[in-house]
Amino acid sequence: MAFILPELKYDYNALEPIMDARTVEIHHGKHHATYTNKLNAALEKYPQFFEMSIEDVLSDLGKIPEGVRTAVRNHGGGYYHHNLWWDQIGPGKGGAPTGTLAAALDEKFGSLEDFKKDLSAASIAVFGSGWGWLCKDSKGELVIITTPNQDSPISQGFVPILTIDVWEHAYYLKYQNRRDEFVDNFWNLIDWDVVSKRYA
Ligand code: MN3
Repeated sequence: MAFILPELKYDYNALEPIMDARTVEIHHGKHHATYTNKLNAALEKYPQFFEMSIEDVLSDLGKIPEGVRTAVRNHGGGYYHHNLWWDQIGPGKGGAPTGTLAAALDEKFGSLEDFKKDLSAASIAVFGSGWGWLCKDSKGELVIITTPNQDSPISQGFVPILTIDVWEHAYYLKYQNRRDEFVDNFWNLIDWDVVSKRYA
């Protein structure tokens, strides 16, 4: 048993024009696939970790054997974060959340628009490669954080709710240096039903 690359719920070209087909194909079929393969290679000698969820593997990196800990942090993070990434977007999505998540965002950030502005700004400001996140902290409070590289919020005690991939591989073919435009457009793909389920 090993970790498996999840199939996309949509075709490579389904997210056009916001995400071009070539970017989705490379991002899923090469980048996400490579994280998956390298995570599995790192844990090959420690198959007990294949019995665990990726969340459990990443939640306490101290239990990972030292010789493969960095590989698991990097490739396990890359594997898990992209699972979240592809699952939370889709064609014809966007709009606004409803229910408890909508109320919680209003309460914490003032409005949905203020929340989107804050998470967009934090994500755009990541220096180099990394991710912007909406998470629940240990008290259940919504927080915006960023992480460098493939470091995972789950290793720091946060529960990921929504994420924005600002590695250049996520947008460079179509947007080049215009990370801000990519992030602004990203909101039109977000599947709030998936995000609401994570929050619940
Ligand atoms: Mn990526």
